[in-house]
Amino acid sequence: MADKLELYHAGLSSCSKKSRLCLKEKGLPYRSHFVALNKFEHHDPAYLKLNPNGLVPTLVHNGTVIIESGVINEYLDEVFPEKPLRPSDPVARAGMRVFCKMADEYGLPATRIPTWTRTKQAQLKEMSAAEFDKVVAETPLVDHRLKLQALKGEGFTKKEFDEAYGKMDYIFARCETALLNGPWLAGEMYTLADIAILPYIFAFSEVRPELMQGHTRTADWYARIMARPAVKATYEPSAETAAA
Ligand SMILES: N[C@@H](CCC(=O)N[C@@H](CS)C(=O)NCC(=O)O)C(=O)O
Repeated sequence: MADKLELYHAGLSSCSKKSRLCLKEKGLPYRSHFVALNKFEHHDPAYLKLNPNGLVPTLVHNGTVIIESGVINEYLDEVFPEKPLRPSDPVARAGMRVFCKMADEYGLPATRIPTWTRTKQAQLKEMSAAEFDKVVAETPLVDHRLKLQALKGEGFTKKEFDEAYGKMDYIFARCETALLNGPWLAGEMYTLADIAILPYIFAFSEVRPELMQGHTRTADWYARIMARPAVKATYEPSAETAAA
């Protein structure tokens, strides 16, 4: 039986791009199910059965559900070993995982503060109290509920922005140091580390373009990664990037 891969994702979401980057790099075709975040389709009961966190992306492989973009990417590389994206050397693989963890723990929260302010605040402000309460009640993750409430009120605090900006500075600095031993973040090989970090470097440099100017090795890495066919196919305007 041919493998059937389905991806539930949203066009502009960094985590969705992470999994699309992996699928495309490995040349794995997949069927898209777009989840419109601005219509809160990620809170639909049917979607929550697949992804109890109410987040994108979600992968369904021959009927088996896998969630978490980083877990999805490791799963894909394990199940489809052609065109490997993880070093076989355990030390290099550990180095790769450190960057993947940094992407999840630092990259995503740092992106969320400016991105949610830009994409969600006006919409939440326009909602009636009843509409807003429904959205909050349907949001599975408590930290997301608190962030929605902050946006409906005063917006994120200076402290939250300072923390996000500090995380951006830190990730750029770590990339700059790692790339002394490049050409890629985990060394010789293009890996899931590069794929995990790229959507955040992309998002940070949209908010703070000066970061790229101040980090020349990261800027060089960014130019090289953006020239890869799978990366171009992920970032160039398409039906996927246009999907909400
Ligand atoms: N750790 C999760 C995080 C997923 C996540 O936060 N996805 C975002 C998009 S990047 C989302 O679904 N946000 C819901 C929203 O914006 O309401 C993963 O890596 O898959």
